[in-house]
Amino acid sequence: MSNKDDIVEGKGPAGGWGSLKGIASISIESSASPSAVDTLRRMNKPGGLMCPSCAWPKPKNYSAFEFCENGAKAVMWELTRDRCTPAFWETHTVQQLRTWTDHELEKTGRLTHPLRYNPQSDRYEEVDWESAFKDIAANLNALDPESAVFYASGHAGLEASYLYALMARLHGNNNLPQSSNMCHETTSVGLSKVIGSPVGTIIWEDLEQADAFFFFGQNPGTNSPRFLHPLRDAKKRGGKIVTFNPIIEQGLVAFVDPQNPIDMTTGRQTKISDQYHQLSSGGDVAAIMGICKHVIEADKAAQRNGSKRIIDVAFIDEHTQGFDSFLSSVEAAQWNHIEAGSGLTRQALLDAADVYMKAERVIGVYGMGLTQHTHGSVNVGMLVNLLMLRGNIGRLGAGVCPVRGHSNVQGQRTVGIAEKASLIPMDKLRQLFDFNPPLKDGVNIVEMVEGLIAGSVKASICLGGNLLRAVPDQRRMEESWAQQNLTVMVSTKLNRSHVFPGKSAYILPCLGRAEVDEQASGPQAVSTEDSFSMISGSTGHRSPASEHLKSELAIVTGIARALLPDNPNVKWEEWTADYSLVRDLIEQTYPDDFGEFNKRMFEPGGFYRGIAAHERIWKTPEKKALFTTPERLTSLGFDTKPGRYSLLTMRSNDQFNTTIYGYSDRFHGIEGTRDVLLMNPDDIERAGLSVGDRVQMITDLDDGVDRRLGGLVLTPYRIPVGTVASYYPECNVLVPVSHHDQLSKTPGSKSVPVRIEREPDEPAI
Ligand SMILES: Nc1nc2c(c(=O)[nH]1)N[C@H]1C(S)=C(S)[C@@H](COP(=O)(O)OP(=O)(O)OC[C@H]3O[C@@H](n4cnc5c(=O)[nH]c(N)nc54)[C@H](O)[C@@H]3O)O[C@H]1N2
Ligand SMILES: Nc1nc2c(c(=O)[nH]1)N[C@H]1C(S)=C(S)[C@@H](COP(=O)(O)OP(=O)(O)OC[C@H]3O[C@@H](n4cnc5c(=O)[nH]c(N)nc54)[C@H](O)[C@@H]3O)O[C@H]1N2
Ligand SMILES: [Mo]
Repeated sequence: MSNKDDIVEGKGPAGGWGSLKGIASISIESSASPSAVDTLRRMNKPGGLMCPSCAWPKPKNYSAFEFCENGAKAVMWELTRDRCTPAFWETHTVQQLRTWTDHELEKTGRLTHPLRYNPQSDRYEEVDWESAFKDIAANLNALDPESAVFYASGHAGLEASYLYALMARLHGNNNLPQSSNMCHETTSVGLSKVIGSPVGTIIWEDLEQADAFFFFGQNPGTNSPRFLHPLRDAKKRGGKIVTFNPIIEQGLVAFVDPQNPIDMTTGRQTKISDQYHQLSSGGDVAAIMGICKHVIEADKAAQRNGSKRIIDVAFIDEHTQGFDSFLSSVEAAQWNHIEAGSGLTRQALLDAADVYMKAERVIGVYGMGLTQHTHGSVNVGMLVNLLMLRGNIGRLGAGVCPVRGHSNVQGQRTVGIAEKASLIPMDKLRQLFDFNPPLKDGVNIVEMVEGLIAGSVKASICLGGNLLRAVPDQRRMEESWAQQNLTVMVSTKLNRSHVFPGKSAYILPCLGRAEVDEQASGPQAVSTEDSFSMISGSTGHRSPASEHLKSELAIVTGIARALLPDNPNVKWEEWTADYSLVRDLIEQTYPDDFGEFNKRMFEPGGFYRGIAAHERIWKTPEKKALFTTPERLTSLGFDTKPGRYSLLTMRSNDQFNTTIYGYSDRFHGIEGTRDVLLMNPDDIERAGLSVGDRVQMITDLDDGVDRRLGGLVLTPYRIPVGTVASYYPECNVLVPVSHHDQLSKTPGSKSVPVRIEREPDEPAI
């Protein structure tokens, strides 16, 4: 049989019975209590729980069930009845747990007690909260403040996040890297550069009015399934969807609404993409250049014929800069280079351009497929170029839509979790809290990793997340991480970051978002900001997993109280007793964004913080939106050559980042394992390999570091020649820390240069 006959394929459609089965299986796997369904019913509705999973917005007019497979999995995983108590450590050492998978570690259940690492026994042991806070503070105070880093995964609410950033600054640094440094930092930096807003420009009404959606490297079926509902509605009103993605993602192919009984019983599917362009990894600059070239050619023809111009001249004249230079680059770009760079034909790009030109209102959607490349910012700039040609920014039904990851990843940045001093209203902080805030920039993730390897980072506090598993150069990081004087992880579940403890190490277990957060003034709500800059309050209704848990906010203020000298303007205890006081502080610090915060936080669909670029106000130094001219027709940071492949690290629908719910990736057709390498059958043949071979990948970079990952089963896949794919986070050992977007330093996790070798056969016994 030839390689081609074995091709593995995903099983669609998205939604449908598959998603219900996914929810049922997680319900069994997570051992969630049957009443977890009550929590799901309240999800994403005023007075209820805001989904702890992704950052997709909550509609104003919500339906009976306003959750997806993804959100249900996240909630059930949190509401498991399994517990990881101090007794667990009587039979397990840290060393042993290093051989456990991510799934096995989290499957131990919710953490129940604060824990301190004991290096003599190589185990974590129960500790009381006050001793933990005191010891953490003593460790931090013994170090230069600049050697401590305060990481945040984009999960904790605005209130805890604001205080966390304040604590770091009162301690004396801006070392506040965040998960978005590995994710949409390309957006924060790249979009700010060209449109003066660090976030997307669209809101819910735009989704309802768009005539066409152009998807570049975002996968709604797996990563933001509730997006499929407005896409289905768009298709019903005749809207068009054009997708650019090296992999066929089922959610972008077809959808059956699991909440529509007729669709479910008849199996009625909505076809999602009208055109699906399987471009090469890093091929977006070339592809978009090709579309722009067709648009410009059509515009010239229109001018010759005296018909209506295709480009929006009025918008370009009034609102933009740099058009002439961009135009020259479009005219200079040659089709053979465009075709080679994108892996797509001129005709395919004409088909896409036709949809673009016929649509009055277009939304450009993107995700990690654009951001995680060496020239990811160039990608973002190119997408904005394309949209601006026809004035598709800042008007109804049009705009740019980066789909964010964690539920509050965007909001944490809004309220001060940022390493760049210039992004923070320091004068406000000085005035409110009577101190001199640090004005030197702190470290982002790449700089933190470099600091860990160099030994200049000596203490890491992590508000959520699993940093040691999510970062590039993971193996090197593991060695350095454990050399630190102090590691503190605020977590709900055990993960790999816990099993590389620093000399002093703490695991501080926190409440999940679905749980009642009772403080001195009564039960508290928290708030989050979604991908459309809408702020919503979230209230937990479940009993906490353990009576020893504290809220994230109370843990932050517990550390802060012990760490920092008394200051009459800094009232950790009062703020912990009543989170509405923290929201008042947020409002005072950011009055333009958070007016009447406490009053508005439960408005249906949330309240809009307001984004300048949505109103065509460009907060760039030039006060204009900028056309950018790409220097190259690829976002890859290396030359392609035979035997070198571009590795795309991918997500399964059975994981949320480093949380691996299970081993059923039905959308990619991979069941029961994650140890696979997906490759084009022609590439397999050319490389002299065979389907089913056990192979290893070796990073093809000559910097003296050996990075390899073995035990992968070679799997023939419909993926462009020269591009291979395998799962994140397993592949993080292969991503060099130096391999990042040039502007924002977002790791280039979607295009890592690798070689592939067959593993030596196991010796016969
Ligand atoms: N179930 C689930 N949901 C999640 C997450 C999860 O892990 N699991 N993670 C959350 C987080 S933190 C985030 S940031 C988001 C991530 O959500 P997405 O932004 O959708 O991220 P990925 O799935 O990593 O990559 C998106 C797509 O980019 C494609 N791609 C890769 N390289 C290229 C390229 O060069 N060009 C183009 N055009 N496409 C390319 C991939 O094939 C993939 O389909 O999802 C959030 N939601
Ligand atoms: N190669 C490669 N690397 C990548 C990516 C990629 O596509 N490819 N994607 C990158 C992206 S987009 C991101 S965002 C990062 C993700 O990096 P992180 O945000 O650091 O990782 P997560 O896997 O989301 O964190 C999971 C852990 O969060 C904790 N947790 C869960 N819920 C809560 C809670 O309510 N409170 C607290 N305090 N803790 C909680 C649990 O202990 C769980 O083990 O990884 C990045 N790394
Ligand atoms: Mo992310």
